[in-house]
Amino acid sequence: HVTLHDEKIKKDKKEVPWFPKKISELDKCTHLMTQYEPDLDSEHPGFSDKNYRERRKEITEIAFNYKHGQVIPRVEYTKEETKTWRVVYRSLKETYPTHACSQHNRVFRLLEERGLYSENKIPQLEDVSNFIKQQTGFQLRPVAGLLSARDFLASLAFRVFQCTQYIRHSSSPMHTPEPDCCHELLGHVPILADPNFAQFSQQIGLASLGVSDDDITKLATLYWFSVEFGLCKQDGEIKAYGAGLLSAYGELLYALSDEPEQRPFNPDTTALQEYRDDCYQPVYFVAESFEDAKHKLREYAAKLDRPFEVRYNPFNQTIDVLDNK
Ligand code: NLE
Ligand code: FE2
Repeated sequence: HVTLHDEKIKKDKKEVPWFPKKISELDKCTHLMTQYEPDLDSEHPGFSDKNYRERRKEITEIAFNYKHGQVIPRVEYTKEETKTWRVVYRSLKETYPTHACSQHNRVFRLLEERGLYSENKIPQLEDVSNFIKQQTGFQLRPVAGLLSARDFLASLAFRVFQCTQYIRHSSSPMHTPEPDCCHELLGHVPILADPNFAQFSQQIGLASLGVSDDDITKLATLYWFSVEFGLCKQDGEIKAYGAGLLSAYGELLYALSDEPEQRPFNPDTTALQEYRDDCYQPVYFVAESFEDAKHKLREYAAKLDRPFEVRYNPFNQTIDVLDNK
């Protein structure tokens, strides 16, 4: 027999948006946002560069054809693309020792020692994916551009990070509004190899499965002000751990200067902050530590309205849905 309570769960469940339950279902989490495509956005530095747009199409084909479990095809980058990488790499590398958090610096050094990173060659996603898999179990999959927040966050629940493979336009090496391989490789990858941070990222992902559009917006905002633009305290100083900062020379200097406002990272308030994705952030949020941010995020996630709980099963890479609320 069905109690009223059960009926309520049944009804609530019907309204739960679809989410992937096994890692191979990430093949369905590929919905793109189009606001920054060079074909559509006249402000994009590549808008009037036909060659650049052609090249982007060539590279994003890889992502469109990709299926979970495949080896990520290699891209043979051109001289010009490698030159852009070199410009970005050199300026950032010089800034990391003073501006990046210790976790980022540790792994960045390791990547150079292993011969995976250098200013002369754009690293291949497949090689880098194998590297972080050994460290934290995170892996990369190629993506064609900016994903919908729901799809992007869902992949984090499986410790999968969706990565673009094309590079920014050579005319704007220091800042781009959209993700590109400089952003992924220099901003995200090193810190995904840190165990605490990897867990923090997966937690946001797990919290996002099946929640309302409203809560997705809040989680995407939290993601934005932590994983993308987060600052953290370290030995009495403030350092950057957000990938959007660690891949953009100008904003990295700006975020740690006296100019912008800095506030403590607190999910209840941070989740409501409006954000810009077309220019520098007006405010940055400072975490006490990754441990502390993780703890606060866990408390926040527990308050989200979901008629079930989820748990990740790392043995078969599936999501267990538990009905015990
Ligand atoms: N503004 C960043 C950069 O120039 O690398 C990219 C941010 C992507 C969310
Ligand atoms: Fe990013």
